[in-house]
Amino acid sequence: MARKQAPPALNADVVGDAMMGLLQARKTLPPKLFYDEAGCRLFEAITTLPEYYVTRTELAILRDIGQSLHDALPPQACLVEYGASSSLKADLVLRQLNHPRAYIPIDIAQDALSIVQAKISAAYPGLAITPICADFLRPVELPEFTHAMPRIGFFPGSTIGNLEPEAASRFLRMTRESLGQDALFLVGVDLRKDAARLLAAYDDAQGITAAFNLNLLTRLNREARSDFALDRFAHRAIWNDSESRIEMHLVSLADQNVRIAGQHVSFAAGETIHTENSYKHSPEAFDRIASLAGWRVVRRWTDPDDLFALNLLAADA
Ligand code: AVI
Repeated sequence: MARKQAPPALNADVVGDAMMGLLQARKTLPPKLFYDEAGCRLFEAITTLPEYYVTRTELAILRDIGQSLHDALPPQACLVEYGASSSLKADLVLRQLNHPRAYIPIDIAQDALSIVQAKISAAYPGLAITPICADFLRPVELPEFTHAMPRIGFFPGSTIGNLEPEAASRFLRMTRESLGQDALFLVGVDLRKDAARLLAAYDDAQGITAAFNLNLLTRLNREARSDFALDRFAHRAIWNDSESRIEMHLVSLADQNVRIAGQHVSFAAGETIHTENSYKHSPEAFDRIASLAGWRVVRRWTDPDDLFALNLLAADA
């Protein structure tokens, strides 16, 4: 007789995070829930979409500014990367550094960190690499042996745009404290631009971003034992001009009730779950966010179309 398979274990953190958002008057789900295995794969696919200019443009800037990046950064430095899920961008920075001594990738995903460590150590045999598996939004203690080295923080991908501006300033203040007084910080920021271009980047023709957004519900069905019907919700991207952000939502296509970990949550037709903000900062807005955190933008490299900016910050005295 075939044995009935046990249902997957309930993930208490996922249930807690989901219920906290879904019991609010305006329903939300935290974007960190996007990144399960399937979500990471879908995000990788997003980064190569024709409409999603973000990754391509930042990589092109990093490749183009080689010599001026080299001139702007100190020798014998330690590079600290916040959110190091791939080695590609760190490699482009490391190759411009004059005798880099250490690389500290910080990421919540141990598997991704191990791959990054293997790739970077193969390419830079003498470099000291100490991966830290942690949530980079919390204070991270850097290894003692890096204290005497010039430090360069690196936060690519415009992940800073997924934080509320106050949270972005809080994060930058925390990194200023841990990187130290003489540190530099390279931060990738997606810039404000016309709404049509932004909307296409977050609602692509192949529906990959829609699948990425809807995968949240698949994850809850598995890890929070919910019964979301995926064909009763749809992906929606909105440009909120006054807040200067793209919002992603999941729209309920009907009046419906959903069970989540034994509780009922009701949805009216047209009601949405707000799943992500992606802020698009003007250079001036980013200057303000940085200065509230004790950093000064000392250099800004952009692409010819002004889509994206790589900012070099120095700690304010
Ligand atoms: C990770 N982050 C910078 C992406 C962004 O553009 O805000 C996440 C994303 N969401 C939909 N597409 C990409």
